[in-house]
Amino acid sequence: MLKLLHTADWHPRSQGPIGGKLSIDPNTGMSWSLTDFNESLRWLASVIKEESPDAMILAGDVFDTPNPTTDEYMAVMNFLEHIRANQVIPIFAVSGNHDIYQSGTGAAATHLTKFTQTFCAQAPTTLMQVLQGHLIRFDFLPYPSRGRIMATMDLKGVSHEEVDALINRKLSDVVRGFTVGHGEDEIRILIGHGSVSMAKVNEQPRSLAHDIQLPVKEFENAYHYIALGHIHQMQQLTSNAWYSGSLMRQGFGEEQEAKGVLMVRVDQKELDVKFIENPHSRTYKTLRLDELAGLHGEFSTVYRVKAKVSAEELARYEEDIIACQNTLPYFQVDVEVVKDDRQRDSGMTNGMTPDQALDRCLAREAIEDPLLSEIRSTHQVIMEELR
Ligand SMILES: [Mn+2]
Repeated sequence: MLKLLHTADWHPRSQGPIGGKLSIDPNTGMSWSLTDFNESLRWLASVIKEESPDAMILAGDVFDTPNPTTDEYMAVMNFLEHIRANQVIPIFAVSGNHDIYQSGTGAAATHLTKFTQTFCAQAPTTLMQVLQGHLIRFDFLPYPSRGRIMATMDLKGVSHEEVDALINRKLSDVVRGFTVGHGEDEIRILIGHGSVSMAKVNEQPRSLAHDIQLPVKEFENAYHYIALGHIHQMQQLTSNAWYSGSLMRQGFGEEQEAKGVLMVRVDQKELDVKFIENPHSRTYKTLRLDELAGLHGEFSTVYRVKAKVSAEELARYEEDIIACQNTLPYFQVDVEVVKDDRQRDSGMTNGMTPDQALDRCLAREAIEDPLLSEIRSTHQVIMEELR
């Protein structure tokens, strides 16, 4: 069996705030998020030492930007140097949406390729390798940037929906192009960065909304393992397609998610995937207002209080909020104050028909024509549709 370590979405953010503020580690003088990243990479090196995988797959977003800070760049380069100096394993990477410039050139992730036996694909491509006596085919599918794909197409007079269909077809064609060359006696691995329509996401970032969808179901039988990056929640998608998830929690949206890497054993007949949890992924915790009183928070946990309340109710918790702000190193207040300006109409009951309820409401608000007729006719249309 071939043994592969699958990781993705490292996203080092040496200047990124945690819980809304930049916090400096007094021991290192660096930001906590950079400390977390360095510790996570040290942990990853120890996993490689213990598990001795035959190769490492890095499925995109090694960096958070195409031009990372020197600290972020050095953290990754030091890790690679350490791997080179100790147990040399090949590393196969693709660029993610955070790694690339729209122009497609010059991003820091391309520097990975400078290390021996390390390859980072910037465009769809294939590598054949012999590992442990097995012939392995790696097909690489970097993040399909909508802009870069559209630049290669003639889109005059083409509707938005048609553009989407064309782009998705183009992506399927790329993968079908890979499969044309597939041989019988290979172990076939697809490494991709992008969205898959069936994936679970806890707090959907806006950036995912316009993604092109990778056709993993369509090519399930063409591969022995499909290693994906982009969605930060570790998950299995088909019999053989997995997101490893991000190496660390990137915010409150990932609070409930376990973070780490996948250890994949694969040959032509079997696939076994095991999750190994990263103990250096910082803990995030969202609290309700009524959980703040007397809270003895963990120093290393990032807290937030999230609520939607009236100003009067918020005032009752003001002391608790101030106490948390003064005692916890990371405490974010995410409270939306709602104005309670709806007057309760006690004459409105569950026994009323929709028509009666509407009449009562229109009379109370003193709505007049032409708005009155417009509301009534819209109401009729809706009631027809509901019937
Ligand atoms: Mn991504």
